[in-house]
Amino acid sequence: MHIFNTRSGILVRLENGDYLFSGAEWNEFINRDQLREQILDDVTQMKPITDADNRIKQGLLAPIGRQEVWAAGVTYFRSREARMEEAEAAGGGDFYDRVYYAQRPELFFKATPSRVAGPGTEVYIRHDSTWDVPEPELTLMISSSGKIVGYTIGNDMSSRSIEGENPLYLPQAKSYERCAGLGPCIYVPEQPLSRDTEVSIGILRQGKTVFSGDITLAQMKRTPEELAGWLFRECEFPDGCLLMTGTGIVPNTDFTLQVGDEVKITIGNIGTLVNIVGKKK
Ligand code: DO4
Ligand code: MG
Repeated sequence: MHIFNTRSGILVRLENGDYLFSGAEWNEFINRDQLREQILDDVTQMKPITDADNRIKQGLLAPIGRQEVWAAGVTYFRSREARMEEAEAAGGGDFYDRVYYAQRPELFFKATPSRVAGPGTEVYIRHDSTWDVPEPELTLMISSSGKIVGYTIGNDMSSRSIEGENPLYLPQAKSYERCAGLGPCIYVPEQPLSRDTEVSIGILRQGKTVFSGDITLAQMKRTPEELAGWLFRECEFPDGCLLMTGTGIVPNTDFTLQVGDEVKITIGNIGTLVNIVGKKK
């Protein structure tokens, strides 16, 4: 089951057809522990629509309402390695090694809904940054009771020059206008995503691939449930929340994003999230 947030309403794609919940409100719709079962029940009373592709193509929004976006860090060995390297000169490398092995994960606040970029729109790099990367991340939709009810694709845009200068600059490296891409939908499978689900990324510059990479969720050091559990320890989320689970793909040190680059992230059956790199106007 794929749930799309569109300008004409909430669109649910099932194997047997597409259904439009035109009057539904996103926050109430998505924040339900029995999301899949309740939607399957609702559609028995509905007629499928025939113009779903058009509605998705022309009016697709980020799958978010009032939810906060949080992120986990250093959940893959590759992220630990890349961060240790970038922070070495500043003497901060050791922190990344310690957090990778620690019981408590790194969790940080990533974005308010207004700082999130929807599919096909611009994600930004900062004017005061010289080294920027996208981070392709499995992103959890978690209900207000702490249950993982679905998945989407997240792009945790990051300034490596700012983060590498001093780990205390992390909030500035991570949170700014259009710092997060999310979409294209919330995927609600019958069973939790399997660990062999692939995450892949391609970065295109003037139509040519300048970076690509892939990894599977099996390389993630922590489980989605573990990360959600830590986040919900001392925080309440009345509308549920979105949690990015960290990147396992980091380009080599000589790569930085440029304005105009196209970033394409695909995760298993969720779909593909495409964003264009821009800068704050
Ligand atoms: O500690 C810095 C951020 C880590 C991160 O965003 C990641 O590993 O994905
Ligand atoms: Mg990240």
